[in-house]
Amino acid sequence: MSDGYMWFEGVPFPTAGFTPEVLREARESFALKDEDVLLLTYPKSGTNWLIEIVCLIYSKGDPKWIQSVPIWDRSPWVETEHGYNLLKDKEGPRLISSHLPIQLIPKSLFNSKAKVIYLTRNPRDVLMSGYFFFGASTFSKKPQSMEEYFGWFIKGNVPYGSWFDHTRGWMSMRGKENFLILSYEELKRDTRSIVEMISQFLGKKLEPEELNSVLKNSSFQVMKENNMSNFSLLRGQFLDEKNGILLRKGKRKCSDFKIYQNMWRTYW
Ligand code: PPS
Repeated sequence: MSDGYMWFEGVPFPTAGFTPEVLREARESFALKDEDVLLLTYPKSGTNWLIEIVCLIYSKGDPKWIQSVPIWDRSPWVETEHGYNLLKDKEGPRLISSHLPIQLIPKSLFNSKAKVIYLTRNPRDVLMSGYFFFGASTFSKKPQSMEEYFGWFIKGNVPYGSWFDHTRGWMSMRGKENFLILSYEELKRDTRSIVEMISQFLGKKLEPEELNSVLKNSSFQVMKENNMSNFSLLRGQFLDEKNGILLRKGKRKCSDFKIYQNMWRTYW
């Protein structure tokens, strides 16, 4: 269907990098191993921040890995053609990222002890972040206005479908031993404690100076400068040269809030 999305089982996906064949094979045949770690989010919820933190925990705060390998190769996306091909032949414990809703995730997850971190973010900031990001992309439907994007978002007519369904679906795993559910807001509010919680969950003990290095190298400012993590490598082909920015604000701007309030009034 060419309405700006590639549809798979009722869920809209970006038009570049995704195929029904890979999505089907990932769900039916991809084998998660007990030693894998799966990082799950709805788009624009702080996924790349979480990936950066986990990579730094694995390297004990040493930034060499995050400064030399693109973020999508360190923790590949199981649902993309590129990521799936990297992951399926990879030996040993793997870091795996995904935005998939629960009904499309590899079925093997439900019989494995792979550790899963689900990071949520409040829908207002997800909406705002998605409006600017997808509007500056070449692989997704472009909204003409915030009002229009808001209407799509409410209906789930945005990449990966409804925020509400995604969140409800994955929150049903709450309480499972191998699931850690976190929010972008708490990560932002008390980064140190949450990073400690993540490293404990992953069974990776950090010395105080290693923890300090994880915090420093995954901070907004340092990540914004890291070309392996800030999506600058995608500019030109997949993202607009000027406005295709992953690390836009990392917080709500007053002017964003006003746009949102006006839109809310217009819509209802
Ligand atoms: S994507 O494209 O769906 O994978 O985007 P995702 O990484 O999930 O989310 C992008 C938002 O995360 C913010 N971000 C950060 N916030 C705080 N600290 C760090 N280090 C960080 N890295 C990314 C990023 O700024 C996006 O939010 P907005 O509100 O657009 O700025």
